[in-house]
Amino acid sequence: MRARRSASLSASASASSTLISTVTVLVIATSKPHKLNIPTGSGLIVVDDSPAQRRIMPPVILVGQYDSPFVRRVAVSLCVLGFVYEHDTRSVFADFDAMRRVNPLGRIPSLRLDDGEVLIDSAAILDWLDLTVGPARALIRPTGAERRRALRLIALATGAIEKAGAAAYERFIRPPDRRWPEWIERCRTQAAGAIEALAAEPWQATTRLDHAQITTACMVRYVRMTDPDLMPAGRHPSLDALAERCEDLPEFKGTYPTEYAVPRND
Ligand SMILES: N[C@@H](CCC(=O)N[C@@H](CS)C(=O)NCC(=O)O)C(=O)O
Repeated sequence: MRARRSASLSASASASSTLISTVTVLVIATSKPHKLNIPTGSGLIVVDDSPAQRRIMPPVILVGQYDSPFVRRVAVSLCVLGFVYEHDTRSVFADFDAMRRVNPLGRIPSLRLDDGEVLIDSAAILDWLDLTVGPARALIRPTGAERRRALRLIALATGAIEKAGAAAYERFIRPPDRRWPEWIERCRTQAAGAIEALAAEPWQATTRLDHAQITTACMVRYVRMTDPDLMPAGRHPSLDALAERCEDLPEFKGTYPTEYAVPRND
């Protein structure tokens, strides 16, 4: 049995959690005003909270811990869109064989749908979420310049995560005598380049979150956990402000990773 995780999205949102077999289950109720009383494990999720359009769908299970910014951006998007999901918090490192049975790549996130289909890769999962809620509620524009801009920002943010992550794996996981400092510096330079490009963008304080903001804010938290020297407070004021705004929201508070849990070979 694993430790149970719970998160509160807001004072008005109800949250309940139940342990089911080997997965830790986190059921997060929508933080929006229209709430349904859905019994845990009933197989129902709210995908649209407006009375006219409220629809009920079977459950999804998000696989992966929130210290992965790829998992976190999916979790935040699920919450923003009003989905209730179960959370499988097994570790991609400690539970590697089990994770490989979910995703042959042995990576997170995965999203298991009610019919057993497993979506892998955060971009594919977010695409499914957007298609499920429809273009009016999707967290990215369907076409045009705004979509292209969002995709560029997302590519920079996910690229920064990948490069900071590659450097972190080298620094933390590899035995010290097998580390390659030049490679680590190359990865860090690439991450820093993407961060600078993102910092030069105008980040408006919009009322509605989108994938570019969510992914970039998740990137900021991840980089600050793994390699804080890449993003000292004050160096990138626009990203500091974006991250502060996002981390203050219930969807982010409920998925906040306090530590980076990779095996360490110090
Ligand atoms: N492109 C993938 C990247 C996923 C990814 O890199 N996940 C990391 C955690 S942040 C992982 O599973 N790492 C374990 C490994 O690759 O062995 C996505 O967007 O989902």
